[in-house]
Amino acid sequence: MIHSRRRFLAGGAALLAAGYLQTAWAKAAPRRLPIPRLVDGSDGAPVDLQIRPGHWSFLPGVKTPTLGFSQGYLGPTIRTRQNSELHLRYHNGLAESVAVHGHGLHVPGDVDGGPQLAIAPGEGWQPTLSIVQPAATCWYHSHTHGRTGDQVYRGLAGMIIIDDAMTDSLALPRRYGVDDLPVIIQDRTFDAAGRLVYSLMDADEDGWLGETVVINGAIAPVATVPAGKVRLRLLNGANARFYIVAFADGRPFHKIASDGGLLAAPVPLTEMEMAPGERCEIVVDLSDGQPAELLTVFEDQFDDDDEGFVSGFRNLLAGPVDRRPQPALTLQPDPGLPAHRAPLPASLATITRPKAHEIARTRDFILAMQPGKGGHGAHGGHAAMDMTINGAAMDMNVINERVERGVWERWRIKADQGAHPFHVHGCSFLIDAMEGDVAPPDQRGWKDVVVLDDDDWSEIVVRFDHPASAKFPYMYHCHILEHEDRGMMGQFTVS
Ligand SMILES: [Cu+2]
Repeated sequence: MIHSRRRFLAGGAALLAAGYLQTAWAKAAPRRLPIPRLVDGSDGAPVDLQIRPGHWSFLPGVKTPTLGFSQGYLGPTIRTRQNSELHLRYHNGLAESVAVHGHGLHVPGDVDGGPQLAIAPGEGWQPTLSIVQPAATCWYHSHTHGRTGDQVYRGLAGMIIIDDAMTDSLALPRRYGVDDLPVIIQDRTFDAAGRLVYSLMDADEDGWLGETVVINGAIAPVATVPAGKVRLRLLNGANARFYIVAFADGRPFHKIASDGGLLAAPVPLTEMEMAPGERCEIVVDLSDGQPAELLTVFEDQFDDDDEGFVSGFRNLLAGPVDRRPQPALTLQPDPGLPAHRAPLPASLATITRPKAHEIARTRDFILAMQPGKGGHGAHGGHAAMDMTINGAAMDMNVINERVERGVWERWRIKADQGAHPFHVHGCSFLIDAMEGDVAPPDQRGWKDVVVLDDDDWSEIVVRFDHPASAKFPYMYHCHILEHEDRGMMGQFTVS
């Protein structure tokens, strides 16, 4: 059972009241789902990524100042392949430093893009990444010290798709932008002039929750798709929001992959939770020709009960029309398009878990939020909070853990309050326990984000196969970006 996301401390700063704008925008003509340009770097050709300020029309006619990688908002989808080299060429055209992390990539610390690798204004960074891991949906995003939340919110994120020969051999939809769609889920708050509203200092204990869901930077877009099986590469790219993802008509879908690649077998679901930083690949069948409305519901939009979120969520869908959530994305099937109709493979990947005797040691991590000692007085936001892991806030000059390369470890993680998505760089791991329970089938594949709370330990087994030096260490951190920026992060070496 997945527990609902209990809120943190009561109260907190209220968001600006821009709801009227959101309502007006929702009534505008539906917009096509933007599909980020696909840049194939699998042949080793360099991929240029210009980090730059720009504008983006979240709604036609309103130009919102944003940041992007070689485009107004977000960045191109980068395609690469197992056993190839990926050459990235970043140039920072901003007036502030930017570090860019390859989230989910199994690469050494010196090309991982942690905060130690910040690119100064006007400078470049050209990492060469040896892609050795299996097929997966990963992403790249700002990881700048103390500035990650702000820079991601304004647009510094994009998707990475890794292919491999085994996945190519499976009968799965794979036509990018046709029946294999990138779906980057975020939420944003706009002021009356259409500008993005963000303040780390004013964020409350939950992190910065935007009011309006945007998919690939569009509000409630429509995607025309074939009337067959469609694969969605869902990425929760929100700063802080946990979503319940489902279809408005309750239609089942199959989850085929988690953060680190394919599951052992497709898992049938009708709803699932996605925490910040997580990726889920799902396949939904549209051969009935009916439009499918994807919902990305905020957990505070409905009341859960003792059974967890599922029954509360189903009550919401069955409840009064005016309380039902609006679709975040509508899939509109076109029977004239060639469709993928093959049955899903019965099995997908072989996932081998380490045996108990192979696990060499255990480490414990406790994420904590305490009222600050910093003298911010009655301020209710993050400015008054100390955010730590094992009692220490992130310090660029401190290595918190030293890990031996190629050795399995058990990491146990919990919090002093609330639910947090814990992310580890440079690896994929396997979840043994999630908030005290055995991980459900759709959480038993390769992961790099695990949700934990304050009741029970979440436990992962993890092994690092690449080096990370004290100069360019890996990070572990909460993926609520306002928690990360306030210090809920640590550094570790692998040698
Ligand atoms: Cu957190």
